[in-house]
Amino acid sequence: SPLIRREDYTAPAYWIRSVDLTFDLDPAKTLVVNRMQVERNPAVAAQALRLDGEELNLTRVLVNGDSVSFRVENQQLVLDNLPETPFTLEVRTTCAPEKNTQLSGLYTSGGGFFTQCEAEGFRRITYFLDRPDVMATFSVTLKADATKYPVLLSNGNLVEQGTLDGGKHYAKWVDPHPKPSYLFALVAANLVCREQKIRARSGREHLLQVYVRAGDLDKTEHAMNSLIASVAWDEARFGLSLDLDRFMIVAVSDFNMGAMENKGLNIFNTKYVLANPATATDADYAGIESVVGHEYFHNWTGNRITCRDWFQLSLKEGLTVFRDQEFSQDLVHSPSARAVKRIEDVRTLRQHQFPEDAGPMAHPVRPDSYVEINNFYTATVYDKGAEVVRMMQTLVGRDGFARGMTLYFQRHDGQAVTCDDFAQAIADANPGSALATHLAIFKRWYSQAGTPRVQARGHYNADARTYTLELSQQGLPSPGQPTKEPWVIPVAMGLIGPRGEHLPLQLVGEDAPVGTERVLVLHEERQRYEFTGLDVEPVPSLLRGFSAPVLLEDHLSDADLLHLLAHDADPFNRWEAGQRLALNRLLGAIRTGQALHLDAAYIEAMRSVLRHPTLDAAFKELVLTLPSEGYLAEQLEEVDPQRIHQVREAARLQLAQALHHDWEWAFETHQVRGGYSPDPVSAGQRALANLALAYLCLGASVTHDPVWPGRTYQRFKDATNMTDRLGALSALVNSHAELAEAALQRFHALFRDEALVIDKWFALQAAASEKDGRVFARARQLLSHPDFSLRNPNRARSLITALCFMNPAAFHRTDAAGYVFWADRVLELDAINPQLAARVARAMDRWKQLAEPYRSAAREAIARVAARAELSNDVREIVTRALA
Ligand code: HT7
Ligand code: ZN
Repeated sequence: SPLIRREDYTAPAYWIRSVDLTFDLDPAKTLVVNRMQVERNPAVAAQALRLDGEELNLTRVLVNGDSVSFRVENQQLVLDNLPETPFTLEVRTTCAPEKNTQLSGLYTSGGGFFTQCEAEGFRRITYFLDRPDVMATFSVTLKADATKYPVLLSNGNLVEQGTLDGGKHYAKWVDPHPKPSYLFALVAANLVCREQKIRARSGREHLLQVYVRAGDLDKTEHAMNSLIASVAWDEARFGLSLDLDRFMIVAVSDFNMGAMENKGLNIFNTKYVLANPATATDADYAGIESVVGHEYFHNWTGNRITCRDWFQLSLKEGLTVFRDQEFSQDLVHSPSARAVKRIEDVRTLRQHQFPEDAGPMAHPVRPDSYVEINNFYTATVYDKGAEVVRMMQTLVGRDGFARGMTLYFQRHDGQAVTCDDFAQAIADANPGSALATHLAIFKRWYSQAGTPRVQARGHYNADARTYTLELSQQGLPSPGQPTKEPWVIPVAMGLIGPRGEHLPLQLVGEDAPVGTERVLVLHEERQRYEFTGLDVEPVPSLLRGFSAPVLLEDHLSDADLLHLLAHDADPFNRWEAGQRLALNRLLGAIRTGQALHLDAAYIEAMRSVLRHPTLDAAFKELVLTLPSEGYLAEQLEEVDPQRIHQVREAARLQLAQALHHDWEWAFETHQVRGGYSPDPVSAGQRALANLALAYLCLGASVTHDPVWPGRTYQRFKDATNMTDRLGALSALVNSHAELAEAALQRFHALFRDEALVIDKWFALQAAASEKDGRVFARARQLLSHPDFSLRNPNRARSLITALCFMNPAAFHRTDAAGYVFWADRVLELDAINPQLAARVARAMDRWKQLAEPYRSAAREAIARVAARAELSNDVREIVTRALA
């Protein structure tokens, strides 16, 4: 199937100005009557109208009420000889929602009807110009059985409802805001809702609703609070208010992604709505807050201003991820809690986006081509895209960025635009800024794939009292881009003296120091900065707050890193120094094959962080968590996943043993008393207590001392919230304690009716620390557990993603059984849900990095998938790129 190229974009030959849809909903055969007001686009040469449609049964086509000749060609309805003046086009089709296992278009889940139209699902509902630059007003009438589907929802305002013959009822919804088809939604189901009226700053009243199944109402409070906080935040930070009378969130348990920002009718994966203390962890609560925020913020960045074409996806996704990250940071009040969120976001970026940018799926934030757009909802478009927006803010300042957003809305509200339009607005609102000065070079962040490498070398001249910092940058080849031009890289930095003091920063030629932190803007291949007035040799603290998504090689010594870990005022770099100290040790042992020995300096540094009197528990937990096996693999030229696991496990054991008393102290002193609250302070305490428990159980696995496993089991049983319960269960399972089996059984029995908790039960077992192949064997067995199903994406991911993405040592086996498992699941899933299959397929992205025998076995497994004749475009694109 064809490659679609960004450079081939042309404006649509017709506009659809309004749509009137009537749905007669039936799981086996739904009738859709679609009446469109269509007109020619005079800017484009006259041509046939081609409407997209997929898996539809076409029954009638009328133009201005008369039947006309038409043909269906390449999944398009083609109409020639149309009137010159605006006309009404009526198309009648049927579809079969209950057969729709792809979960794109109109489908059934849990006995209700739901839709998912982004990116190209609307064409699976009716024939249409299914592209984001065609915006229409929608009016929608839903007819359905009144008992089975008492709730009928669509975008906009409910204008009419009533009963019909045959036990049916109907509802009519009108959305006054013109929108692209990907933002259309409907829901017909048996649901209940939590609702709240709010009055916005503007004085306008809004009705907020969260719809769930009847038994889940007690799990909607956090989602509602997150929505209320989102409305308030967008008004306060960006002056953007809600433009709707009614804003609805609906939870559905079968969903391919996290959630969808349909205008006024967001549809969410239950995972990002439902939470109560007994069933959801602190991480789940945080996930709900950020996804509710994310979808709400799309109402302006995505819906009011949308994408001209899908190559511009990051226009809405990168910007909206940036906005949800800022929202979560602004909800906490201490600088250290903000830093914790930043560290978590950077960890995610490095875990997912950096490998993507170094592998066969590497693509620019604004891709140049695709076969299947669903494959480009990636960490690059989302998370690197957010970093690009963050760099703009760093270059123009927070107020300058807010000015830029205001200009962007003034210029483009109601339009479908490009990434260039966004960058131009931010730059134009900030003339004279580094962004405006270097805009053309800056925009290479949109066009060049790959993670830039930045080298930093410093030299202190005691006689001249100067410190010279030389920064250089380099880009590696990526698919289709053999060479790279320099990027604009903001490097936030400070200089730290021998007593931990933050030195004033004055460049040669400046009259006075400019504070103790500044942003250097690297825009050439190599630049030198000479700091003056320095009586002592400093240690540089570079790329503070991770001010650019680059790989920094700063050549700092162990002593320098220990100094930063102890003194850096930038919490991100303090954490980074701790991670680098661990990396140096682990990578050394992995590369040389020698036994790992964690030296006293490192252990003492970790002890002083753990025992530090003022650092937050959440921050300590991040410092004391070793870099993941996946992140370690990314640092190596050739990867032996078993060796990485062995060394990292040895490090964990040494930390467990050397800090045994400290872990006991940490556990005892970080107990949260009283009722559960997901706030960052108590969540941090629970995180550190759970880490302590994990180390204490690990230590006990070699001493065979039953005390800590026993206490952990007791804690597991007595826990009053899911974070503590799952933490204790995880400590038992990951230390292979004898009590783990009993705990797992008990957990399953307790939560057998809670689908999201059973997902955790599968994931925990499949992601457990591998030992003698037992974890892999367990995961394979779990495939035939009665609760397992490939049809529900959350459940499929709970087992397959946990094993294939999160557990390298269980997945990469010398007997290739992990790869056989992978290929079998990709092929099985592809027949059900190609989008999901393609995501799973990406577990093999980095196969070329593997050492033998893994590499050859991996290639063989990918080739087996690629050889399947009836593969979807989704999976074919992934495996073809992997083998290229
Ligand atoms: N904008 C939404 C993307 C999305 C999606 C894309 C493809 C297939 C299914 C999907 N469900 C949701 C989600 C977001 O970024 O907010
Ligand atoms: Zn989004």
